[in-house]
Amino acid sequence: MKSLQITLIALLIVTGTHLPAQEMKQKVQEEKVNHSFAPLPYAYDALEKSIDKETMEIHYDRHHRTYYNNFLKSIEGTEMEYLTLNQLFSEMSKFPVAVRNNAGGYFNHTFFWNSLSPAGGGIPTGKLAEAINASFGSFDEFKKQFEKAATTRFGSGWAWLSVDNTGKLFISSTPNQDNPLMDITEQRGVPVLALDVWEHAYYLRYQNKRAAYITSFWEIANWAEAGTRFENASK
Ligand code: MN3
Repeated sequence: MKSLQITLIALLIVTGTHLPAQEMKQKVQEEKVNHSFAPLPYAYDALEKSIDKETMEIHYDRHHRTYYNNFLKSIEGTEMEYLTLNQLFSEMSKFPVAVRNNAGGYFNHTFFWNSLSPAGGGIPTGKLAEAINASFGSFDEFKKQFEKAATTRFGSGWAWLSVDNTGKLFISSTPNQDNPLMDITEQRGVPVLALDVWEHAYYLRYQNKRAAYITSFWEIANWAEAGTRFENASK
């Protein structure tokens, strides 16, 4: 009888300690994800025709860096350190709001810097141009709808051009630092172009004239990068 009790206790200890470890292994990756702080892909004054140097300096070196630092702090010592941004976004509703705001701020800004280019402007080409015509009728109609989404976003947020899971393009706007990759977002998709409409993105030059800032975005919109993102998302 006594040996049976010991066997049962031993069995409980073995199963009790073994199972959670196995579950943990399936849930997270082997190593922590290295989140880098990428350099701005051009000089602070390179977009001067649309966005002034001082705004770019403050936006990149203070706002963006703060989101990055706070993001790292918000996941420190947790299993979230083992998840990629895409994995975090796809289960965003499970994680604390500090992670949502700062992971969003970090990703959205990196994405935004690459949505702009001193060699930008003009019109989209190739498959992206075809898809814009198919979804919106024309490039001008697309611009009109995108400007509307950006102008009417109340308070702080973003305007996006994204691809949904059927390969169709759509325009949306998100509040704060949310983005279309997050499971809490109304319209989910893979973004191809983004515009930051927080006041810190334009206030020094444009003050309260958000619409003028949005119009100037077309002069630096990086259609080459958007085209590559679109083709990658459509694969
Ligand atoms: Mn910003």
